[in-house]
Order: sequence, then structure tokens, then C-alpha cells
Amino acid sequence: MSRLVIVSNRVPTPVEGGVRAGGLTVALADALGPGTLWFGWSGRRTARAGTASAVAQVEAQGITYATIDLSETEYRLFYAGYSNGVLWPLLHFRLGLVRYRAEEYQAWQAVNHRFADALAPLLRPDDLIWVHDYHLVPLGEALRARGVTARIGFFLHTPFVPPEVLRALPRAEQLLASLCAYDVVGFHTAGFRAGFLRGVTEILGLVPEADGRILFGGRRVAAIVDPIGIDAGGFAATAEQAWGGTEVRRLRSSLAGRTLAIGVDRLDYSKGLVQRLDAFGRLLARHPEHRRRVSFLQVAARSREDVSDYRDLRNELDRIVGETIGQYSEFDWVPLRYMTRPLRRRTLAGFYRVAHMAVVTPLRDGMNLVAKEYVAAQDPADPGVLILSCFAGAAEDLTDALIVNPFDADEIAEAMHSALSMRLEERQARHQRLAARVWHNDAQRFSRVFLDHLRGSVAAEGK
Ligand code: ADQ
Repeated sequence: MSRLVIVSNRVPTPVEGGVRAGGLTVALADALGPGTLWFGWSGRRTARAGTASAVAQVEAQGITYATIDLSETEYRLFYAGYSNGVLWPLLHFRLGLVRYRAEEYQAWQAVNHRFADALAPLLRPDDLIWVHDYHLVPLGEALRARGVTARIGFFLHTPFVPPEVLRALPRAEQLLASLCAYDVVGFHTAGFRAGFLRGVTEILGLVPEADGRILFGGRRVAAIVDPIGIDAGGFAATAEQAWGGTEVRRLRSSLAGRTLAIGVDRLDYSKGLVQRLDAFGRLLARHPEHRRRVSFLQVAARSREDVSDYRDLRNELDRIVGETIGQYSEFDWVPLRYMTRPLRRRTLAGFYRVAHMAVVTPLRDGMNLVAKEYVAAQDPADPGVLILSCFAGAAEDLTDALIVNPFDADEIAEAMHSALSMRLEERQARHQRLAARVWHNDAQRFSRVFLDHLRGSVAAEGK
């Protein structure tokens, strides 16, 4: 059997331990068997640039984790600069936040080549190489340039934009050409895949074949739809176990019989946090019956703080949180609880189960795993209600959520009101249908579908 090689920007080294927001390890858990190699950045930053040969290898439970360090300059230009200051806003339709600098683009290319230099000697011809996310788009091409003949796939965890938006990116054609160097390119939704195929047609001038494959540079690339999922059964069990734990007990006793609403995100402008907190204020203003009866817990784990837009967002949220608390609090009730530290997975699972509603309102999101985790964590006999943005990839599947436009704070406020007033039978019926989708499109299916395509054992999808 072929060996699986996972490549991602950050590698979850087993010695790292502690808390870290990020669902890739969970999503791939089933595919990671003994013999797997996981390659990427260690998370360490050094004063000087490393050499290609400086690969650290750690083995745990049969999996080899191989990492390289990045220099401070590489980190600033490749990671904070081009990846998170250009590609991330672009792929989330935020052209106004894109700050393109040629030197960052060059560093992005150079780091991908350094990844390729370090990885290529570790590879075997029959490996299956699975590259993850926008930081590493050029890696496939860089490996091919080093004579790697193994099959290489790429999965994009963010949305993909239509050509009208993509054209704003200098060298957009190069980005598309780099994606075409893979054997398989995976997207969460049919819409993202369609955007990619349109880009290939309109910007590269290529015509996809009848089965949706694209012939480029003498190779065929298959663009597939493969929505990421969670280990639904495992997460449900964790939530149930956490119910009796200290944190859940403390949370419940602090609520003193009040209803909990929850939001869980990385602190990121794509997550629609400003509009969501605005909506909660509007709910309290318009439906005063909810005052003193509901507490909103927003967990917004700090992220990418070396990108200035993230610092600005944090300041804005501090202001809105302060305003909402100041305006509506009473001496024995605070409407909003806000924390910027991440929660442990087990605690999070228990808190989801306590919450009567989850508000998941990203302005754009590749998938959004929080929505799926919330559904999995519910007690089917007394489930909470999911409010979900129509612009999350998850909305394609989770149509029994209360679907809202995340830019419309009034619409979100009304959905909150409906959720807080919803009868048990309707909650149960919606949850049952949502749970069926979350269990169906789970983590196991995600990796199986991708790897089947990568092995070439599945026919491509039509246009
Ligand atoms: P993210 O933008 O990080 O991921 P999301 O899918 O919601 O978004 O979250 C990933 C994981 O982080 C989840 O397991 C969640 O529980 C955890 N997490 C988020 N906030 C947390 C917090 N405050 N405390 C503790 N844990 C937290 C990117 C894309 C998404 C896509 C995923 C996977 O942006 O669209 O769903 O990759 O492909």
C-alpha cells in the first residue's frame, strides 16, 4: 500500500500538547495510520534562514512528524504577509483588505521551494502526497520541478473566488496554473469548484473536459467537491462526558437557570463577529422579554495578531462588548460574556451542549466546523438551535439550521428571537435532520473521498 504524506503549514507535533484551535488533525485522524509522514513548519521562528537539510523528525504512534523552522523574515513575508495579508482576505471576498507587495509574493514562492527542497529527499515514488491549504499552493509545482512523480493532491480549506474577484490578484493566472500542477484539487462546495473551473476557463483559457478534468502541461487535474467533516460520534461522546465535568458545572451554576447562547470562533474578520454582537444588542432592544433571561458567551480565540487588521478587529470588538454590557447589564445580570482565550476541546463540547442556541455567522467561510460540532454535541431529547450564515460552506448541507444573511444584524436578531422561542418538537425535528447530515459527511468520509480520488480509483466529476 502507498504511504500517505500529509503536508500542511503547521504540523501538530505530539510534543506540543496544550490547547490549539484547528480541526485538521481531527479531520485527518482516520487517514493517519502507522507509516504516515506529516511534513510542514514547526511553528518555530529563528533569527536566520534555515537550510533545506535542517529537518527535525519525531515519531509518535507510528507517524513521523518532519518539520522545518522559518526565519523571522520568512514568517513575516510568507505567513503574515502574503498568506494572511493577501490570499486570506482575497479568498474571503475582502478585496479592500488585500495588501499586495511583490517581495511578499516572492517570499511565498521561495518558502514553498524551501519546503520542496526539504521534503523531496524524504519521498518515495509510490507515495500519496496530500497538501493542505492556501499557504502551500505552489508546493506541487515545486515538487514536480524536483522530479517528484508521485501523485500529489491539494485541498483548499478556504472558499474559492470567481474570476471577477480572482483577477484582482496580481499573477492570478500563476495561482491557477500552480493549482493545475496537482493531480487532484479539492474544495468544500460545488460553488467553490465552479469558481475554480470558471477561472481556469476565463483566465487560463483552458476548456475542462466533459468529466471536469483539466488538461494542463501534459497532466490531467481533477477538481473535486469534498466537504470536510468531524468525528461526529466521538464529539457527541465527549460532549456527554463533559456534562458532569467541573467546567460545565461551573458554567451552569453561573447561569442560575438562564438560557445560554454561544458563539465560538477564531478572532477573525471573516467570522462576522461585529455584526453578530450588534445583532445580540438589537435582540435585547427589540425583544426586552429576553433581558435577564439569556446570556451570550462569545469565545473568540486570538489569532494572527501580527496582522494589523486583526488588531483593529480586536479593538472594535472590545468597544462593542463594552457598549453592550454597559447598556444592558443589571446589577445581577450581564448579557454578554466575552473571552479571547481558546477553550479546550472537551470543555467546548460540554459548553455547546449547555447552549440553547449557537450563532455561527461568518461573512464567508470555507466550511465552519463549529456548526457541525454544535449539532453533534446536542442532547437529541432537548437540542439547541443552530443559527447559520448562508455564506458558510456548511450551509450547503445544514439547511435545517436557521439560515441568515450575516450582514443583516436585524435578520440575525430575529433568528435569535425565533431560536429562543422555538418549541421542543420543532427543535427535535430540525436537530434530527441536521445530525443526519453531520454524521453522513463526517471526517472519515472526507479523507476517504479525497484519497480515493488521489489514488485515481474514482472517476472525475462532471462539469
Ligand atoms: P477555521 O477558520 O479555523 O478553519 P472552523 O472550521 O470554524 O474555522 O474551526 C476550526 C476548529 O477550531 C474547530 O474545531 C473549532 O472548534 C476550533 N475553534 C475555533 N474557535 C475556537 C475557540 N475560540 N476555542 C477553541 N477552539 C476553537 C479553516 C476554514 C474553515 C474550515 C476549516 C476546516 O476557515 O472554513 O471549516 O479550516 O477545513
